[in-house]
Amino acid sequence: MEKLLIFLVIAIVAVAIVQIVRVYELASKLKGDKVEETITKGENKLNGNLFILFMIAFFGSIIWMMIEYGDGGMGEAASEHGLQIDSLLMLNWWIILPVFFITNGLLFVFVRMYLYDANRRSLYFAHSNKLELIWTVVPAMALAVIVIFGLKTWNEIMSPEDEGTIIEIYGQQFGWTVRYSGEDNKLGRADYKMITNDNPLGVITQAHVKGSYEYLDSKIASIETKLTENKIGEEYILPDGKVEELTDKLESLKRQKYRIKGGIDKGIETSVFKTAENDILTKELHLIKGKTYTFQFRSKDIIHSAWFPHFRAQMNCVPGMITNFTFTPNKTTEEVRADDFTIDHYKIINKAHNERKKALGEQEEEVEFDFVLMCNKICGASHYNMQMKVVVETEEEFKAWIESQTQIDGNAPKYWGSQSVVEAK
Ligand SMILES: [Cu+2]
Repeated sequence: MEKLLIFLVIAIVAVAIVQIVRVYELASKLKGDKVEETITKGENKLNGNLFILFMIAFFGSIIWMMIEYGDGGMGEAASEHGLQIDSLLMLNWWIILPVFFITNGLLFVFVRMYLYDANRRSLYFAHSNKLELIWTVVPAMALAVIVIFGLKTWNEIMSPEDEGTIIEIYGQQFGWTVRYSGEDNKLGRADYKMITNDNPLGVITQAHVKGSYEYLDSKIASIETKLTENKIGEEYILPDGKVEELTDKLESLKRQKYRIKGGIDKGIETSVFKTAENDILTKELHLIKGKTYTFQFRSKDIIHSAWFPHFRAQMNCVPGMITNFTFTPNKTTEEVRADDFTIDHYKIINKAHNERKKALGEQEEEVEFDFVLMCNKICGASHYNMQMKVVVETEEEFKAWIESQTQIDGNAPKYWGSQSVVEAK
């Protein structure tokens, strides 16, 4: 209601202004004034000077923003390829910024220099080959540098010689699950049809196939019971719509079971089951500094985007396909925490954080830096909170952590040491 009133007041004021202007115009017409007045030299000069003033404020604010926010609040890239991405970006800035300042500077300065002069004759200048050549060749060379350097960086990132350790990142509304490929460095096959509460990623193992059957059978049985319980003779005592909904659901569950069975009869070799048995599902991503990782991304529902801001890596997670990205972290979480940039940055964060805590009457706390994986595709109501902690640590720390996890087959994993996938795909 309040908003509607504010809107009405604004609308009425706007209408009133338009009407006043119209009255003024009509009145001056009646009085015989000229509606379009001639603009004096002084007024032109004032406008020219205002342009220069605007230019100074405009350039000043851009320079201030570059100094204040230019680092993006994230510090130096924490991966090998991230450093390359950053230098590629900086090269672009070094090319763009001088062009920006020169062209915009000329725009404003020329407005002031060439104020309207009734006595000046314009210059007729139709064509110059030299000028055409310059403004074609110079931008072409600048673009060639950007494109060649960009392609080189892209190829190095997307086609690495060694893929390292394979890890799956699985996105769904609204969270991430990590699947380590285990000692064999091979992710077991997965299928959305196999997804149950106990098998959130739909990984195909013998136990999970059995589990899926049981899960589907129990759901089928419960619907069948519901239908028979509500049947008297040949008639259902449920509303027609409800009966239709239940029979549709029943058919779809039976089809799902049939399709899983079809897949198994076609012969999923036992080796596939084996590669899945030693996979490890976790809710935190731990990485070893200096080791190369290839992430394979999948999504359960809609498109998400796995974004590792500190490693300068991002890749879409698309339902029905696997995408991938390779990077090598080059700093541990502890190293970044000890960095001067991070210490200063977290002082500011903690100050704001605790002011808010205090205002709410809550216990104050110190927040520490952590690498993070976030969703960078607006994917629904809780998109803002779709994140996961990422820890970069030493090999010993990782060994201790991974050995405290559980494999899909229920056994405790044994740390596998260095891994690599160099063979051609
Ligand atoms: Cu998302």
